[in-house]
Amino acid sequence: MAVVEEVEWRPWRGSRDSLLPLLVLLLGALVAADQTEEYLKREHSLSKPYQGVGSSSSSLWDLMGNALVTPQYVRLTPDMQSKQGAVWNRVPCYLRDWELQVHFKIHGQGKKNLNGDGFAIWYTKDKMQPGPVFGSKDSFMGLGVFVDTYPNEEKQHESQKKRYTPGIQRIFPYVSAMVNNGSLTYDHSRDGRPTEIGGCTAIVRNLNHDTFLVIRYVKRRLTIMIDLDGKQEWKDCLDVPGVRLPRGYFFGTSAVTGDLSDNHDIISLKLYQLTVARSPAEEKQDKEVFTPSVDNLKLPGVETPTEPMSGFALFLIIFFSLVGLVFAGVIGLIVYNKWQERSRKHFY
Ligand SMILES: [Ca+2]
Repeated sequence: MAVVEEVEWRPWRGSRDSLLPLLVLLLGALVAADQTEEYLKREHSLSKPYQGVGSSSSSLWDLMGNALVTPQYVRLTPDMQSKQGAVWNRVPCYLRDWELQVHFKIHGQGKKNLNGDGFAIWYTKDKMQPGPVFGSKDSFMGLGVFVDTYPNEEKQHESQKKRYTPGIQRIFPYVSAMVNNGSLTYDHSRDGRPTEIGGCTAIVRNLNHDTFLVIRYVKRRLTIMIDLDGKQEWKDCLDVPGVRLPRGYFFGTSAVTGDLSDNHDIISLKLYQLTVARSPAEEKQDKEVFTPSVDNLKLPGVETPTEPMSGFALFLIIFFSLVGLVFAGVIGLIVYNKWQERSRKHFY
């Protein structure tokens, strides 16, 4: 039986385009070519009642570490020390343009700044590999979005009684993104500051209303928006053009606790295919890539190759080397003759 993808309009959009669903309904088929259509992709989505997740071999999602499933949520970590857990999609994603809506809840007993560490949302080449980056492997290939609830760097400065330069301090909890070609490591002690491509403050803990984060990837543009106020309105968090992510990577989410802890719960992950029209020029520019990168941002390991030496330069080098050799030979011969002459005189 053919499965027809269900078109599912989200109940709200950002404040800038809140009239969009209405317009689409009114204009129907006459909608301009640039209109973005959204389709929920069930094979990349995780929602209640999480049938078979973590138990059935036919499930599309795998659990890892301390993660567990209840009828209401997938708990990545409980509010206990030194736990880590993850849930990973088994199906690689080959979509070019997509949007991932993350419905989550972070809550725990810890008072302000006595909780940790947060969770990560992944679109990476490898899956199901535990490690130090919010419970997942470091030096990953792909995209990591971090909802970091503990300011490691700030606390370190506090304990060393150092002061921040004004304007640099980030207010936590903090959402940031990192694109990695496998050569970068996430600096946990600095909350990923050296490798972040953008971010924003996000007060996410112990809220009574639903909290959401959306990662949108359209025409190589990565945008992250958050809805944390319970007003059903997206707020901009990050917007980076020229982000090149290969297709065929896996979606996942992971969390970790250390000395401090929190419940990190995922209520749903909904992946929408976005249908976007591209002009022939855009099509040409938007070629398939096999290594993650960000335009105008140099990741170590992607050195621009040095220009091969031109034939003429090579000729000049050989020519002058030969001239030098001949010159040295002549000088040597003169010196030798002089020396022989002198030693002959010495004998007579
Ligand atoms: Ca941190």
